[in-house]
Amino acid sequence: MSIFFANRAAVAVLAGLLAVAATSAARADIKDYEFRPVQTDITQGDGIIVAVQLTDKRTGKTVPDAVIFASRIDMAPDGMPTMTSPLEALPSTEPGVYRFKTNLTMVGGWQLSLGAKIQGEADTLESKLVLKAVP
Ligand SMILES: [Cu+2]
Repeated sequence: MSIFFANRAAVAVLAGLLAVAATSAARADIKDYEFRPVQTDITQGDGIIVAVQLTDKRTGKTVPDAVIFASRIDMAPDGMPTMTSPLEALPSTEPGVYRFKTNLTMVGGWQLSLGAKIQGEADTLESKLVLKAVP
C-alpha cells in the first residue's frame, strides 16, 4: 500500500516537471533569435571588421554573452563556396554585438555562417548572413 502511494506521488511529481518543461519550451524558441549584420556593404580589403548583432525578435533587445562556437566566411553567394577567408573572433565592445576580423580578398558576395549557443536556450542558433564586399 505504501509503495502504491509512493508511485502515485512520483507520477504526480513527474507530470508536474513535464508540464514545467513544456511551458518553458513554449516560452522561448531558438527561432526567436537572429543575427543581423550591422553593415551589409563593407569595403573590400584585408583586416576588415565584420560586426553582427544578435537580437531577441520578441523584444527587439540585443542578446549578450552568446557563445559563438563555429564560424566560417566564404563566397557562396557568388558561386565560390570553396573560397574562404580566415575569421578571427574579436572581443565584444557593445553588448549583443559580435565582431570578427577577416580578409575580404575579393569584391562580391560573402556568406558569414555562425553557430551560437544562447544563455538559457538548449538549441543551437545556426545563421547564414550575406555581406557584400564593395570596392
Ligand atoms: Cu571569390
